Amino acid sequence: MAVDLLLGLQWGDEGKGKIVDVLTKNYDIIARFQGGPNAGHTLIFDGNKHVLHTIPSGIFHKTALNVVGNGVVIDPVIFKRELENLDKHNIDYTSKLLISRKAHLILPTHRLLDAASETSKGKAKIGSTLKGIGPTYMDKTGRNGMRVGDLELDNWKDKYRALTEKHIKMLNFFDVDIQYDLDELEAEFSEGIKKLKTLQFIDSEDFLNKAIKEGKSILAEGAQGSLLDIDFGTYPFVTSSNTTAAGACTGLGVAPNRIGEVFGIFKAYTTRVGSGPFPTELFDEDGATMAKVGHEFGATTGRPRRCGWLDLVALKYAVDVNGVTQLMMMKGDVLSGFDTLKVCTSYNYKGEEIDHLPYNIEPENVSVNYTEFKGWEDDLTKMTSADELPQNLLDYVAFIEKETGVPVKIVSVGPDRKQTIMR
Ligand code: 2SA
Ligand code: MG
Repeated sequence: MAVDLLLGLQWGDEGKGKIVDVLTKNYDIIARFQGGPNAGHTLIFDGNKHVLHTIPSGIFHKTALNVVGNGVVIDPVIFKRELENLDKHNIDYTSKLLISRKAHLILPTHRLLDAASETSKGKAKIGSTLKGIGPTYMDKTGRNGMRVGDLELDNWKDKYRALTEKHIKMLNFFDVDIQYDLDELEAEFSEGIKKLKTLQFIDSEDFLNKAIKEGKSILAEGAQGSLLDIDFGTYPFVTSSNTTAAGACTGLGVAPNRIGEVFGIFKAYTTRVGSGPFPTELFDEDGATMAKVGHEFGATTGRPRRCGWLDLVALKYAVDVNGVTQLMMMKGDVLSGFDTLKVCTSYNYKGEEIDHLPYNIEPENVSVNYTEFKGWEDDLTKMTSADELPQNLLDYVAFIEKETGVPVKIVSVGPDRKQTIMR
């Protein structure tokens, strides 16, 4: 049995949470492999909206097991809040949520370091979610981090203390004023740890490989998007993990030859939250319409998302880097009512027209060329089958399929679980 992957192909917020939730019925195990509470995965069903940050999006189903893999970074404080939200909805997670011992912990001082780093950069800031993601992965690769498995050791508090003291010294190096009350932060951290310790800690790579051998089906759930990948994204305006397909192998301990389908999710247009280049960004009414109709606000920070046309140059790049086998197009419903739709099909770069993503896509280096499409008036949100979809939308989809060489298997026509058309 293979591990299927579900990944975002743009700058995050493509709708991964919704699709994982839709697909969970086909899988025994849902596993998160990177990122942490910087993610905001929104699920809507039965009239309720749920936002998950660290917990896999399969948690609302009765039988699926949900694994937080070794590649994830966990903030016990935010994790506790997520669990309490599940408690409110009477979701029993105790037997279906398993945490890798090798996942790293976000300490309160990691969050402070994130804030200090961002403040010290001024205008050049990354626009991070301020959740401590960068500093935690830095401690991981710097071989200083604390892992979930450490909490099972008698002396974990010594380790915590030593790392926190080091962080306080590092904070003093930044020439910025970050206000904090460490006692207060540590009190909530300690409550978070208590709650975390009520869950099952596992050797997740062993667990998952045994599951594969037993014929169980696994869906790996990506967070953020391919253009935020630490290696292949728009560096330095990226997150600190590998968000692309390879990250699922290292973030779960499953080998490349165990990977089956790679589901690539993209919005029918493009959004980005945080700083960094965005070649098809719109500063006009069209962009404002996308933001308004698409409710484009960060699910974690509430920040407004920047909006623009679909960028096929970037999409094809993401399809290649991930080895996408099936595409899923989200939020086509948001484009209803536009007379003309534009899709970026090439860049002008150093006096040349190119159709690949170059080293640098800062606005001073890149301008875009568009192909235009006729829009559609129809409200898609009530549609339930592929033959109801307007011809102009089908032409738009056919063009994307031709350019990427990958079939579009799902067209999502609204945020609800039910508003999902399979092709
Ligand atoms: P970080 O916090 O170090 O990972 O930030 C680095 C960059 O990565 C971007 N990033 C995201 N982009 C889109 N969606 C994300 N999740 C939340 C959401 C974001 C929110 O679902 O809306 O609520 O603001 C996410 N997480 C990280 C981030 O904006 C930086 O550009
Ligand atoms: Mg999101």
